[in-house]
Amino acid sequence: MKEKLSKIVEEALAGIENSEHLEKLNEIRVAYLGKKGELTSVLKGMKDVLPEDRPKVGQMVNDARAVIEEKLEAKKAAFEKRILEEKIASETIDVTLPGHTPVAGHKHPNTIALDDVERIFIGMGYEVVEGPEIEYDYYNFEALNIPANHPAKDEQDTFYINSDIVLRTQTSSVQVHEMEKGKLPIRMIAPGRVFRSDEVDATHSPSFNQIEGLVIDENVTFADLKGTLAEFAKEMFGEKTKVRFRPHHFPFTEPSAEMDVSCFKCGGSGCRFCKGEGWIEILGCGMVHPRVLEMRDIDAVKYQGFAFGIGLERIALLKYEIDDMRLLYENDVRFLSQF
Ligand code: 2NM
Repeated sequence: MKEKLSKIVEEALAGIENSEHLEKLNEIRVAYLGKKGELTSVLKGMKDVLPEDRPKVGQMVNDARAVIEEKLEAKKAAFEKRILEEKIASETIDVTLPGHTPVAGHKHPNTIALDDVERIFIGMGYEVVEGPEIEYDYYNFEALNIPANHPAKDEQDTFYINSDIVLRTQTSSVQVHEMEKGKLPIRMIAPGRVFRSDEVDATHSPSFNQIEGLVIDENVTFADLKGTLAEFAKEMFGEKTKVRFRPHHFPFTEPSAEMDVSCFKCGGSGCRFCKGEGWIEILGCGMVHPRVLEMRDIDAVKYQGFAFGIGLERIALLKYEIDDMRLLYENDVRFLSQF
């Protein structure tokens, strides 16, 4: 019996020693110590042992079990230690490695120009107001004194959703909504997307951005318009910038004008940039037509207004010396990251 037990212990210890992973240890535990294991079967054979020898044999089996268990635990601890060490080694972070520089986003030239325009007008006390891109024909045309037979209303120029709804062709519609609220005075700019049925080329796009301004108050004159826009030009294009106004026509303003700025490349002497003119056209403007005010129940004797419209892309193209508007819509990062 004693020899049989020694042999079992010897085999078990050798098996434990030679096992290579935790699963194998478990198999050995079951094979020797489990319900149907080798040691258990020795205990089951006790009935064949003389009664006086039973305590001794029992003690021997227990000792054998203790030896095997101790070896199993020691081997298990060694495996766990190795697993932990491997895990630590594989998860080591080398803090001296150079980091990955994240690719930072970049403001679009339109956005840079718009931020400039908004900053300047907010500084003069204007509010920035937005409105819908899909608009009633009434707010886009009629309320701005653009008659039904006006060429701008032609389907060739305007995107119609149906007979009374259009994609706005100008952001003045936002100003009509503002006048409708009945709160005066008004000092606002309305930046946003507008839509015209144009073919794409270097200077045209069916969707571009406008910034329209409106001031309505008592005692507002054309001098206020000139002073405001001259100040805007200086802040936008440089302190030395001069302005000039040329008579023009818009249905919603009377009188109307276009404003040029002295060429910020040559200072006005004439260069390729200003095509030898010395001046660059920048915006349209005028005194709000009394009919536009009266349609909104604003007393056109007590109140006057001036308004202006600036093409955002035009400003961005000039300011950053970009010669093709299409570059602004392609969103090529190599192009955008230059500004
Ligand atoms: C321009 C030129 C001149 C303009 C007029 C109005 C409104 F709503 F007050 F009548 N908003 N914007 C205006 C005036 C726009 O764009 C070239």
